[in-house]
Amino acid sequence: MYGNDFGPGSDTPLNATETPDYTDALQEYFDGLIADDSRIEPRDAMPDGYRATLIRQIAQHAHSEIIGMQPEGNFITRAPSLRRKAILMAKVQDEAGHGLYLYSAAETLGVDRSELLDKLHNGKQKYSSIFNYPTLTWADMGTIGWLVDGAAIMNQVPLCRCSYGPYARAMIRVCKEESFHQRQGYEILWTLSKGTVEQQAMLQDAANRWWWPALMMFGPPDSGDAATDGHTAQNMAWGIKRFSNDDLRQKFVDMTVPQAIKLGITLPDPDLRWDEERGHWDFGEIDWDEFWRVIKGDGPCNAQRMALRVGSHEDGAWVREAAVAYADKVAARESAGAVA
Ligand code: BYC
Repeated sequence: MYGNDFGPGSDTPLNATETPDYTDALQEYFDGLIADDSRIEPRDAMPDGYRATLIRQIAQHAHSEIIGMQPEGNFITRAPSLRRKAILMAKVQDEAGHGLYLYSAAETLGVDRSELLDKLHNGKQKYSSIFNYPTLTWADMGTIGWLVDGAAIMNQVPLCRCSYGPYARAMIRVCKEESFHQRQGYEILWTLSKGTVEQQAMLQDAANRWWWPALMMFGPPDSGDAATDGHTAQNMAWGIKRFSNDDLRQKFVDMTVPQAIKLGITLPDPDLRWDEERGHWDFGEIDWDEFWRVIKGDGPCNAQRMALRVGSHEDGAWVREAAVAYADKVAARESAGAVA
């Protein structure tokens, strides 16, 4: 370990532009923090690959939050009551807030958020597959809360213990809010389940459409072979991922099936059955061709989502310019000693 020469409490910043040559000693310091299950902070030395995978994942997560505002934003004007409308607006605003925490967390790794947004807009960075599916009825608002936020919580609670401090801390607040989102979704569905035959049918239809895409949110299946396992093996060794994709997916299925039973609906999987021996719900094959098609840009709503995102960004250019001009003006006045 390196005492106070760098790392937490040090005066020597070690960020993307200032990191000296990455030596064995720095690697040893980093490995020590990971082995102790301590948090890596922005000024700590870190391997380039660790920094790069965090930027990739946090940016993808931030992009998912802001693109994820679209499918539900679509229903703010169509919510069935003032109360439902106020709750939905608050939820969609929360997603914008999550995007902001996450872009800020990514910036601590030495990237600029405008660079990340450019990469989203030109297709070099991804966002979650789930937001490329359409929202057709009010029941979709409940189902997104129940299944999409439910899957997000399952994936994000372990990220509160992620080895990178700023990401882990952002996740704590995000998870508290996601938990409210999940409850509000389930409550919408609970109300529909007690409603008319048409409302019950609307609930069943939404569950049928969102079930498989929600299972895909956890990412491709584990291959069990580090060489072909995407980012999983390395990210688990770095303490970024705490569970594999398939483990989280199974936990999600186990949590969700009893909730579906309570709602009085079926899930669209003939292979779904309780396995006494495993103590888990077995489920059928996921259509991974569909998953890869969707993340490569060929889902039902990819083009629509990106067009709205890029258009909104362009429409907001004057706000960003005004904010920067104001900040520059304040800085100039401060340096001239004009501000008390
Ligand atoms: N969609 O090796 P893998 C929300 C990509 S928003 C698209 O397992 P990793 C909400 C993956 O990026 C919450 N791409 O990767 C908002 C990689 O490709 P690249 C969103 C996916 O990173 C509004 C390749 O497949 N949550 O809750 O170890 C309203 C191989 O995958 C997906 C997060 O972002 C996918 N579903 O694990 C309501 C959580 N899955 O990058 C709700 C943070 C995989 O090499 N992210 N890919 O080209 C993570 O935990 C991880 O990044 C993942 C994937 C588990 C998603």
